Amino acid sequence: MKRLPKWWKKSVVYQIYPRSFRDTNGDGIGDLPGVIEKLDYIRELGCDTIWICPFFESSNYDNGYDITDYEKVLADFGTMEDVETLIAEAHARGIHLLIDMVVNHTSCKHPWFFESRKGRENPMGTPNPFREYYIWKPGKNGGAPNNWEAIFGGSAWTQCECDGNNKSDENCECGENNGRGEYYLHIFSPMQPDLNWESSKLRDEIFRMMRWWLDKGIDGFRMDAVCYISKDPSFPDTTDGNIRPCASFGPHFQAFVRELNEKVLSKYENIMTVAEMSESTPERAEIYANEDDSMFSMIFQFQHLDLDGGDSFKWTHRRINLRELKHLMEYWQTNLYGRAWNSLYWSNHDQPRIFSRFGDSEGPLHEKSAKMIAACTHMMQGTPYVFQGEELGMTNVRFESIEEVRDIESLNAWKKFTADGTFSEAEMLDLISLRGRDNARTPMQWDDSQNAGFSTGTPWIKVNPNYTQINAADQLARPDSVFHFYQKLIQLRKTYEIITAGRYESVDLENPDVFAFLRVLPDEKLLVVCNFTNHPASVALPKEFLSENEKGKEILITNGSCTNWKDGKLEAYDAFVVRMFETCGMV
Ligand code: TEU
Ligand code: CA
Repeated sequence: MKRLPKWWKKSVVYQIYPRSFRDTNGDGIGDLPGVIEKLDYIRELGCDTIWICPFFESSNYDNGYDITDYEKVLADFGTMEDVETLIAEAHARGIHLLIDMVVNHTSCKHPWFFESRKGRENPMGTPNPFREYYIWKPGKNGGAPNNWEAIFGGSAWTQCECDGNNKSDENCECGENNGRGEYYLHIFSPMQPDLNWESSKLRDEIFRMMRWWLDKGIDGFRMDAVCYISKDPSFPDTTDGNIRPCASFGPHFQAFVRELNEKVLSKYENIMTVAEMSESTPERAEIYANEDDSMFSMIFQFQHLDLDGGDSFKWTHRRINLRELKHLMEYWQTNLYGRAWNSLYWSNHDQPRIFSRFGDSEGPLHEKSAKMIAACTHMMQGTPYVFQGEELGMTNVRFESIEEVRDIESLNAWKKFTADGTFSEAEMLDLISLRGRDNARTPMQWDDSQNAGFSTGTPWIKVNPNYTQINAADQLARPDSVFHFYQKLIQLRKTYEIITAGRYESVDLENPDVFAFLRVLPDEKLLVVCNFTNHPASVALPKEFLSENEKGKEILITNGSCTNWKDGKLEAYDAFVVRMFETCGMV
């Protein structure tokens, strides 16, 4: 089917983590009625697409990323009727709705897995039809089939067969090693067994289920961890046990995505997809986010987020080096131009808050620095994503003890690194407060009432105590707030074609303090200048912006006074965007 024009190239997406967004029934857990209640808020911000994290029935070891039934709604969140109301109410406001498809794995409590782990054959000696839904391998040398380490810690293989008839099976918890039979693969936790995409029966089940959702009227998918659906079929040992390179982008990945596109996505003329792909490069983006609609609309790459990674993966105090970041962004912006489409993001439910990663989150210039980072991101080419609370400048939280931590990844890392002596308990708590995923998952800060207006009950995770200063009610009432700055950035994208279509060109690339770039169309240019430091800095601006020629120049947005922008002298965290255009002519 011929697709309609790509509306999502002009969209700004708002990401909702429903558990932490708005609780309407006082059980401490955000819910779908809470999302519906806040649609007008999202509309006011100007976002026209929502990506909502999983709300399906789940065993909740990984907050919804371990699904037990793709076609049911977890009672904590509401009902299928609530989903239908959400779709209708979003559409009534001109907002598209993307749902989060977790199809690399299910929960170990999914009925498919219960059946699959009963062995290769039924007691009658006939083949078990569900065996091939997951990836089972015999052990090697008295241990796991290979040395792959799960992303959430430990071996990526767990040995567990239960036939359901055996007395000892009564105590057999799935997700736990019971020392019997073959091993199953789980890239994430043992409670998240990987689906076997090599099985056409499994693929057909998934495709049918995805069409079922599209037929309900949703506008597309965020494809969770989809780069892992095809693995190296020889399951080789890796040098350091790192699973990511061997378990991602396997030999059948392209074929699986093409089939998904043919059998599902291409049947709907107006949808968008964003595929989460760690291990992505611009070369891969050119294939999987290409312009011909044969794959996905766009991808999430991770290279910019990996810039402050270290030996112990994300558990480090390392900071992003601005010059490295600029080179990387230039590489992505120029390589994808005209060939593929970028997503633009710093924040999501897996990342620490961006304004604690850069900027002055603890200091007096917090709001100014938040606006600077927002301007830098939103003026690039691609589709920007705003993660709930980002538009308020929400920050990381300080975890005072491990009891306050909820995330499976952080809890496992705590166990591992404090046991093997890599970090002391105090160091690890610092690192979790700096890098842990729960930073993104503290409740949305609506106002300065109890629990930040998130819930009248006891929230499932601690509220960031800074909600008395950082909250939506205050920001909505204050024209100079971070919220209104985001609102203006989004408005600019809707107004000026150049923000969507202009070519990217670096400015003063080796400048260690200032991130500056141009966006270029034949008769128009945009100059974006951002001081990433807490001190004054200067930048070498392009000549054409300095000369008093007949071209018009207007400042589209700034977070400072910006009176002498032509001097190239910037105050701490200054950001401004100048548009230059033909005054007499076509523009
Ligand atoms: O994340 C996939 C992923 O690659 C993660 O390893 C990510 O890099 C990590 O969370 C960073 O710390 C997706 C979801 O976004 C995440 O919430 C899930 O836990 C994961 O898949 C498993 O479904
Ligand atoms: Ca609730």
